[in-house]
Amino acid sequence: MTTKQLLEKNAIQLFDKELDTCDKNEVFDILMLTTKELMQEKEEIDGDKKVYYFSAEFLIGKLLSNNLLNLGIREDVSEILESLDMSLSELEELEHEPSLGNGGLGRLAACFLDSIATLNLNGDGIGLNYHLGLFKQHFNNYKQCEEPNEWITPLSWLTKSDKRYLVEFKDFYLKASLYDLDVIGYQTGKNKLHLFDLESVSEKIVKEGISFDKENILKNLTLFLYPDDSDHNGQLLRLYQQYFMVSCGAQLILDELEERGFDYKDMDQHVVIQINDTHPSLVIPEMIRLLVNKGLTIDEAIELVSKTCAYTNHTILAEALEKWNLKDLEEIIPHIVPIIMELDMRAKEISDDEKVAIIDEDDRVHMAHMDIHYGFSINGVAAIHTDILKENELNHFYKLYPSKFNNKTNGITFRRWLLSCNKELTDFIDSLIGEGYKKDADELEKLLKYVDDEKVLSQLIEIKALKKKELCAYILEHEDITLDPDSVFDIQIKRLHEYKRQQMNVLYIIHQYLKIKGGYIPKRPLTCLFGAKAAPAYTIAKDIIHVILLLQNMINNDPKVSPYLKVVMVENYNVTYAEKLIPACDISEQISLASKEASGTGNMKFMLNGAITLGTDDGANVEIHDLVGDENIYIFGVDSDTVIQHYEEADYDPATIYEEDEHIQELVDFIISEEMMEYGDKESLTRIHKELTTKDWFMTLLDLNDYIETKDQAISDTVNTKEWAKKMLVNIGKAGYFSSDRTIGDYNEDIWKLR
Ligand code: 26Q
Repeated sequence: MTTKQLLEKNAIQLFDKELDTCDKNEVFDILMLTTKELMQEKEEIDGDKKVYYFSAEFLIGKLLSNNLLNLGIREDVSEILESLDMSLSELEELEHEPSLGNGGLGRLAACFLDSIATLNLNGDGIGLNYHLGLFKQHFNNYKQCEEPNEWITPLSWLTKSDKRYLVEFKDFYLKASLYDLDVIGYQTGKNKLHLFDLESVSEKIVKEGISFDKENILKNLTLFLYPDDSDHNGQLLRLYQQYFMVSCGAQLILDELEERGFDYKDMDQHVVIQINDTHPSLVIPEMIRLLVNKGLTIDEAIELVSKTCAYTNHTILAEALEKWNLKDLEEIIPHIVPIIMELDMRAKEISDDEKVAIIDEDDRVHMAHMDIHYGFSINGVAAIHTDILKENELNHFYKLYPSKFNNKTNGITFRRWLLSCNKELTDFIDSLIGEGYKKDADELEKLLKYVDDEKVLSQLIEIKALKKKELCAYILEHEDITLDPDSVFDIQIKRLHEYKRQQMNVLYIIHQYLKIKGGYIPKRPLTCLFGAKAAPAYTIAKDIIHVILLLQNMINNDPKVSPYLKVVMVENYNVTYAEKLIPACDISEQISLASKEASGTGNMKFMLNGAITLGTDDGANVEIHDLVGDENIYIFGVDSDTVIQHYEEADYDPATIYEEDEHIQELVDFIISEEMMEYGDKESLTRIHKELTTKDWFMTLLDLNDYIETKDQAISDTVNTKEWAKKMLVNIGKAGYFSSDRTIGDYNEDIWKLR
């Protein structure tokens, strides 16, 4: 049957109507059903060895358009919809975005699933089916408020499986159910994302905002991703979640091994478990326990698991490296404790250095340490990040196990981050170099021969202008703010965190505002866009949002300033929003303190869509810089060695900079000025002012002048459109390295070795 016939059949089946008499909502339902049916027909990818990607987050985004693209029928469907006077993008608006992730780590997991399937590798995701996922963000009184995010609808992509798993806790068992989601590769077969759940969980226990009874595990277990862990019960809930996820995942793996006809003792030949950060690390002792229950000796089980598990580190921030109190583990999963103690004892035989202990002197269990001792691979996510792990953060481990350490620079799926979100640019690239780059991203380099072709360069600018106009329309509709599409679009979208330094961007905005107030007329107007959620208990991060929203209100309503400067923080930034923002960006803000951003992946998405990076030599920016050269990127700030040295010597003092640099003092003091206090919260503004002038842990003031100067330069360089377009072209042409197909190829080559 043709796509059209299938749609017509489903119109009758669902609504007993002809397709061309159906309204938008009906056509959406019909299209969802048709897509699901076509996905069901796709062959499951198999193979002798299978990777299981364990992750607390899978930030998959809306799936309709992507699934149509990967099935190879997106164009067909678009044409059929046009004949019905509808468009795919308006139907997409009806889809709810799954709320199963928070940031980079979760989005990476989603890109990886897409690439694993596209490379025809046998690999599934393992995670949890959070009913309310990450909170929905609202702004009220210039502050972030959190609300439950009810994303699961009867029409979602989840299929309930009939598999059930029993998970043992201290005083009770929980019976897990399983929801599966098909992951279609680009013109290939399919894998699965397995999301475990508990049927007794109830959204009804959520009271005002996102507060709920943290002790009612039967009702709250799979409600939220990263439930607030600022109190003890919140921490215990996270532990319940983690163990529930890994126990179900480990049982599923063993069931599949048996179904596939393999002996448990050969697990390492047929299974590889990739542990995405430390949230799933309990899979190590749990798998050992299950294997012992199957009749293996503890020695055999430990050896087998050590040959099966591989760990990816995504951060060097100490506070994110998880540690669990032994007492809490005993309280919740006492049957796992003897295994962890055994693993700790054996590790202490290998080294008595306290720095590599699994259980430390305070009886805290270091999850990353367990991963490194009992995994066969540990990787960082960008070259500089892996180097820092080896030389600094995990140096003691590196000395112990040098061959376990390896780098896998992150990547992004070009299906979503180019083909799907920027059709105009995709079509233009097709017309210049053909479609080979869609399967072999390195072919984008063929674009470089057009670097002096004025027609090509002006078409690039035209496409950018179009995407900016589209974004303006979207922002007008969703934020009720009118933007100037001819202004420079400067965008910072990422989790709100002090190390990412949204506060530095804020200080630039204040600098620009004060200049304009003082009579300066910029050569080009500037629009500063932000998107970010702050963890609900992260006070300073919320203060930074407060400052941005106050500036937005003040600047956009100032008739003298707003023709030259506008600020927008979009509400509830998510994957869908990113897909609108990224194609419209001129300047991509990647301004973390050098050494702190493990990789970043937004930087890659922006580059691929022809935005120019303004950033520090941090994370994957370093590799972008190497690829595009000094001419095609704006780098500023102190380097990672200097930063690390400052930390070692504890000699950074923001107060000196603040006192000695009048301009910096003026910018920082503006935060507590009368203008800001008029609508602002005094406590919040005073707190952030104090933080910047006395602590400034992420050295904002140290890099501020260089940032202002470099940003001014970047903005003024946009005036020369031809030279700017050259930079755009080089960035797009060099982006091939950041395809997640390359990353996954590398994981497979060095770690997974699936045949
Ligand atoms: C830890 C303890 C308690 C509660 C929460 C957490 C927690 C939650 C989420 C710790 C870390 C995360 C998320 C980390 C993350 O997203 N890291 C990003 O991973 C990307 C993919 O590798 C990198 O590109 C980013 O640089 C990195 O910040």
